Amino acid sequence: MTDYFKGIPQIKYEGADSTNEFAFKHYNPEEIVLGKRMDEHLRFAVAYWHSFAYEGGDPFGGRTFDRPWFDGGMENAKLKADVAFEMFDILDVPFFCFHDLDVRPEGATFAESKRNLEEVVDYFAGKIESSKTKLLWGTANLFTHRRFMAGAATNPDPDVFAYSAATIKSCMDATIKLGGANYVLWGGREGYETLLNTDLTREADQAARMLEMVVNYKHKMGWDGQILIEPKPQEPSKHQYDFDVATVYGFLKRYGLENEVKMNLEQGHAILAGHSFEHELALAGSLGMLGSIDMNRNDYQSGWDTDQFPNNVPETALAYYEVIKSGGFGQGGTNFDARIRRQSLDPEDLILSHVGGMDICARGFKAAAKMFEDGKLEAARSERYADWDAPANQEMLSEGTLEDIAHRVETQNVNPEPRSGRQERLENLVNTYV
Ligand code: XUL
Ligand code: CO
Repeated sequence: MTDYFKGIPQIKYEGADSTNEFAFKHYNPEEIVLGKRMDEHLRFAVAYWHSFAYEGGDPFGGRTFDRPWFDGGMENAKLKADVAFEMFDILDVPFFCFHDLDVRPEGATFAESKRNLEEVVDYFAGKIESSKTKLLWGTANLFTHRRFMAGAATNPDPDVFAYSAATIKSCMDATIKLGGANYVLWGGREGYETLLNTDLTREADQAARMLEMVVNYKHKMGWDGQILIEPKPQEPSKHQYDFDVATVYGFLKRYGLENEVKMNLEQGHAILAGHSFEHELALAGSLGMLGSIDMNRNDYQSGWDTDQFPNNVPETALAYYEVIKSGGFGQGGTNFDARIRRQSLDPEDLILSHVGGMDICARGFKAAAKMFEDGKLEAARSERYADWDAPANQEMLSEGTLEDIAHRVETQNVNPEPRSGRQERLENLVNTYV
């Protein structure tokens, strides 16, 4: 037991009237919503990188946080793990997520980095055994070290491709060993800074080859985890290949991998791509590609990927509505890919940011569940398309030809009468739930 969170109590559900800062007001893990416990619906996860590895830096200044596990070797990696699992316990959070670099010291060689990872993974395995917190997903950091500056799988240097493949294998091994439910690939620098030095055809083929090997390895290991791609349009690259859901789906179809891979969608990435989060979720749902979410929000003024904790119930409600509509998370979950601000120095800030985020998500989720149960929104949507049920209209979608349709339009004097889209009425309806 460390003393890092000394004096901070276990967070319990106390209800909406509670004035206790260290309590959930809306997230009651045991509450049954849509026939299932809230914790099983939401499947919250803490992101190791933001909570335990982020030092508080920004482009204009370095470290602001003073964590006792910074700067150091294996001993500090284990101290960090001790503190992390203490935080998971305080929050009673069912999952966590990590990159290799978040959890282990970087070695001088690949072999040393791998040994370090294995040692930490063994340490995690012991903790997971006696903890309620499991691994939602693991991933490889293929973007921080300078060797990855021109990409990992899409790098012009085949040695970087090889190094990346070896790193991914070690991270998949770690994820499998820890019983992870998913493995995520976020293409941090899989993109370009300038087209002037970039061969788009080669880079797409390389990315697909890497993904194909990942899928093959999963099957070879008999692992039933889900492989997820996380789209993002830019940052750190000027242009990233996994731009958004539509682009990733096109890539997967192009290389025949659409049945092997789903997506991990992040609120802030959707906004950077010029979409709403619910757009990305709805499209992934419609394509059968929705795997998991990274919950956060960006600062709407700065236009950067600021990875803040969610703080907007109507937004989370619309997001969870799409998750519910597409059948829920399955083996995915809600990962807080969110970090406290660089002035939020205290251990309490780490805890309370998550408490607030979990409560916001719970409120959004409950509103979404009511909206779904009531069915009014879906009824209005169905009604808008109801005329398609008529046999003559169904025919247009199956065997009809342009000539048949043209003949019917002329002879039956088909003359469309525009109808209201009722947008404001639907917005009013949604507002009755949030
Ligand atoms: C970066 C981002 C990553 C991925 C995992 O914007 O979202 O943290 O979630 O590599
Ligand atoms: Co993310």
